[in-house]
Amino acid sequence: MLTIYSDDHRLHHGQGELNDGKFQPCFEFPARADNILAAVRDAQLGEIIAPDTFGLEPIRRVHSPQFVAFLEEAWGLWTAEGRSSDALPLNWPVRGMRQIEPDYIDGKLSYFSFDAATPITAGTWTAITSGANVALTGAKKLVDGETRAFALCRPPGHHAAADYYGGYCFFNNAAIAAQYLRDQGAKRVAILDVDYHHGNGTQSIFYDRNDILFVSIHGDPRQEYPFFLGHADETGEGTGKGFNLNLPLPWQSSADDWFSALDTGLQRISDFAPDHLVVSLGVDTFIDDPISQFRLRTPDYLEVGKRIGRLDLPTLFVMEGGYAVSDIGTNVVNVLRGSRPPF
Ligand code: SP5
Ligand code: ZN
Repeated sequence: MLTIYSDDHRLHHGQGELNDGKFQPCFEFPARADNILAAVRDAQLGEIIAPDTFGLEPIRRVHSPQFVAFLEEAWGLWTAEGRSSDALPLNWPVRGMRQIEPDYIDGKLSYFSFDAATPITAGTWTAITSGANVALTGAKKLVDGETRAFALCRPPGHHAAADYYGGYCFFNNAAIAAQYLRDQGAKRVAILDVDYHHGNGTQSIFYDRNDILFVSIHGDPRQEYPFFLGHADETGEGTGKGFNLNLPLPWQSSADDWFSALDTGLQRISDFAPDHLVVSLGVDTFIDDPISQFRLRTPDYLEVGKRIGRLDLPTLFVMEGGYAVSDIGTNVVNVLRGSRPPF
């Protein structure tokens, strides 16, 4: 299987995030991708290539121009105020407040974000544009006839919506890839999100559409971040009604329960008969993940790959979460290996 990777991800390295009431080192940091790359090499999974450059147009097919412009200018505006630490928001517009983009950078950070765990740093813009190129290159390889590709994106993307960032995510790499596949002629694209957290950004981007099916297995939003999207009764709206499938599971769900949900999701995808499948691949479902509450073990990830592979669809895996850094490489490679025939 082909892997697409760029060292540019290292340019995004936040100093910290709020967790458990303390300012702690970021869970989402460069060694994650470095370890995945090392595991891909060790497993001799296949060729590792650098991304092509696609410019901002395919990104703007998914994200608003205001949002893209904000991300490009944010670090400059922040440092112009004399700051040298990471740029982080401090408050958000909630019920009854106005949604008007402020002029001042601190207000812009609040307007375009939804959490305090997603720092913008000096290299964030370069890293996220490169990450989008990694996903787009993977999508292009599918268009060119590859049956499996792995976009080793970092930072992740699935919490980012058309005009907000958060959850360690800025550009929604999987959504950008799925939209690109549509723009290149695919009639239907399915996105399967197996990250532990609900892919609120991806859901929101495609919620009113019937050409891109979104299926997500995740921690129940009654208990788990991002809390405010991901319930089972969110099934899509307008022409998108019936094309969003959420499969929330409680904390400490067994691997058996998780695989049952996977089979439900795979059946829906199979019925949809898409031209391509994009997998938002998070391995924070791992039993030893430091911020998550599911119970998958390393060998289970081979089975995850096998079941996805049996759909027999051209498939782009896009890297999302997973914070058990010493196991992340093996867990990811197991999914990728499992997804190749023979199953
Ligand atoms: C892409 C992705 O996986 N983003 C996840 C973002 C989650 N951020 C909030 C995590 C809060 C975890 N708190 C856990 C407390 C354990 N003591
Ligand atoms: Zn996650």
